[in-house]
Formats: sequence, C-alpha cells, structure tokens
Amino acid sequence: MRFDVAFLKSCSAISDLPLDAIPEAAILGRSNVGKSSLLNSLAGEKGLAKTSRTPGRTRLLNLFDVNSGKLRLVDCPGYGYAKVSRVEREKWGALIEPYLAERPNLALAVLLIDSMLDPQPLDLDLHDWLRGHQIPSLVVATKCDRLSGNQLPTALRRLTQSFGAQPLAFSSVTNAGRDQLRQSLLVKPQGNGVV
Ligand SMILES: Nc1nc2c(ncn2[C@@H]2O[C@H](COP(=O)(O)OP(=O)(O)OP(=O)(O)O)[C@@H](O)[C@H]2O)c(=O)[nH]1
Ligand SMILES: [Mg+2]
Repeated sequence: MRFDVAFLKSCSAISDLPLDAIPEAAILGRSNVGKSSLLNSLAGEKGLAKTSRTPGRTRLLNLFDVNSGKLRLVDCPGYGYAKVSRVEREKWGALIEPYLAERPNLALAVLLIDSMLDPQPLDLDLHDWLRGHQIPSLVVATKCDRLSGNQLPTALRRLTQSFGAQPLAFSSVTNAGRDQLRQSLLVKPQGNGVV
C-alpha cells in the first residue's frame, strides 16, 4: 500500500493552517503516549517527527502530507503532563480546542491510549468531548509490544469497556497494527466509535 509521508509545516496558530479541502487526521493523546513515534512508524521513517523521552516535546501542530494531498496528518502537542506549567497548559488549550472545534478539514481524531495504563480521566474526557462535537474518533492502544501474550487481550478488553469501542493495538517498535491503521486512514477516515 502506498503511504508516502512528507513534512509540510509547523503551526503555532490556527491562522497558519492551510486553506484547502484536504481531509486531516489529528494524532491526539497524553504526553509521551507515542504520537510522534506512531507518525514515524506510519511514514516508515524514524526521524520525520521529533520523538523524545522528555514529555511535552511537541508544542506545535506539525502537519504532514500523505500521498500528495490525499490526507494530512496533524501531530498534536500532548496533554496531561504534570510538570507543564499552567501557562503551557493554557497554550495547549488555546491551540487545540479551536483546532478540534472549528477546523473544517478535520475528518478524524486518532486518540492514542497507552496500553500499559488504566484508562485515564483526561483521555475519557477528550473522547467524550469529541463525541459531543460529532468528531469521528479512532482509539489506538500504543506500546503494545510491552505487553505479553495474555496481558494484551486483557488490556484491550479493559479499554473497549471504557471507550465503548475496540481499540486498534499498535506498536511503533514492531509496527504491529501499522497496515491496518494506514488502511483506515486512507479509506475515507472513519472512527471506531459511535459518533
Ligand atoms: N516500547 C515502545 N516505546 C514507545 C512506543 N512508541 C513510543 N515509545 C517511546 O515513548 C516515548 C515517547 O514517544 P513520543 O513518540 O515522543 O511520544 P509523544 O506522544 O509524541 O510525546 P509528546 O510529543 O511529548 O506529547 C519515547 O521514548 C518512545 O521511544 C512503542 O510503540 N513501544
Ligand atoms: Mg510528540
């Protein structure tokens, strides 16, 4: 399957975003959940999106073209990092909220959840908020390489119960789930939840 990814630009304000009709899939989730790594895995290119052990690394909306205008992926800043100052948190909201609420191009929110952790209130809140705004969402369970054979189905069941939708198990290390995610993104973006 052709899935060619190229960096387009970083935006610090909604007014920097391109004005066109290309559908966008936003990559959302807590700081350190693996958003930039997932983007690199999708691209098959390690250094494309900046990854870091230090949470809160991505602070801008980073735009990536897929297949020359078929789709745009938007790597978003993470939320929920305790050490981030109040001002930083407010900046996150000031950028992300209008993006999610008002961006006409937004076709799908890809919500990343750490498969190692219990569902977190902030993730459930965002999932509810997306549903309330009728934004289709696709829940992706990241870092599934860290779970053993029977831990993974247990974790997926727990997430399914919490989010009311079966998450896609993904690993940027083994690339598990990559082809399925590429396919879901290219075939008219659709969520796995009830909108
Ligand atoms: N084992 C494992 N580690 C992962 C995986 N995905 C990401 N990581 C690690 O998790 C850390 C954070 O990854 P990032 O991709 O930078 O996370 P992010 O969500 O973009 O973080 P922010 O930009 O700070 O919000 C890095 O140390 C990655 O190497 C995965 O699938 N498996
Ligand atoms: Mg990042």
